Amino acid sequence: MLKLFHVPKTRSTRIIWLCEELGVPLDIETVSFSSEFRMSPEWLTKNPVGKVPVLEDGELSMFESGAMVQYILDRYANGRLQPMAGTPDHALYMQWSWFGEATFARPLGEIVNHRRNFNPEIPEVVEEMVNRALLCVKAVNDAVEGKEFLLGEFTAADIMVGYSLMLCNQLIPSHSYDEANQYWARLCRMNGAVKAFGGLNPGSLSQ
Ligand SMILES: N[C@@H](CCC(=O)N[C@@H](CS)C(=O)NCC(=O)O)C(=O)O
Repeated sequence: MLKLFHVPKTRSTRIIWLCEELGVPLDIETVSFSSEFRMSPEWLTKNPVGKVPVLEDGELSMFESGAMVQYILDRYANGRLQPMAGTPDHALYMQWSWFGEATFARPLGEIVNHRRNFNPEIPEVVEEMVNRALLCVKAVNDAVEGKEFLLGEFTAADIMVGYSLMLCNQLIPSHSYDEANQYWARLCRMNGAVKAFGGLNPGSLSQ
């Protein structure tokens, strides 16, 4: 069985959400998010940069959430939740999946890291990251106009971007992108999101 090392509200929620939508059994072990734990020699053998999550499947051990999502799809989903490889839809599916982690989650993660390391925070640094994140919200907002999900039908790209929207919602409490708000509300009603986020803030991005 797949085994996930999980910390609530982190990227491990992507794996819980995906497995719930697919009906793939998942053994979840909640671990500490303390830097002592993450930098311990034992944890560094699982995640060499001291982050979460980690996924194991037998002998296989992985430490990038987007790669875990793709592995689970390719191995256990029988074609569900991703378009057929090599098609234009699959290209867009990959684009939004990578966007969710490489472009959208990045400024959000920098805000978290900055606030953890600088007290008081440097407002100009946070403002720059907030602006970068809001550009990403606008990109999502424009992409879902007239559509239920990023590709029209629900795919794992919505899970990749959905985690970043959740984090954005926690960090940047007010903005007014209606389409993104409605998309977020749709995502929050999904069984997998409820399981992954534990009913966390299922409302809109503007609170
Ligand atoms: N690209 C990695 C990012 C992993 C990551 O940044 N995880 C966060 C929690 S969601 C973390 O462990 N942060 C601790 C730190 O960076 O110090 C992935 O998608 O798995």
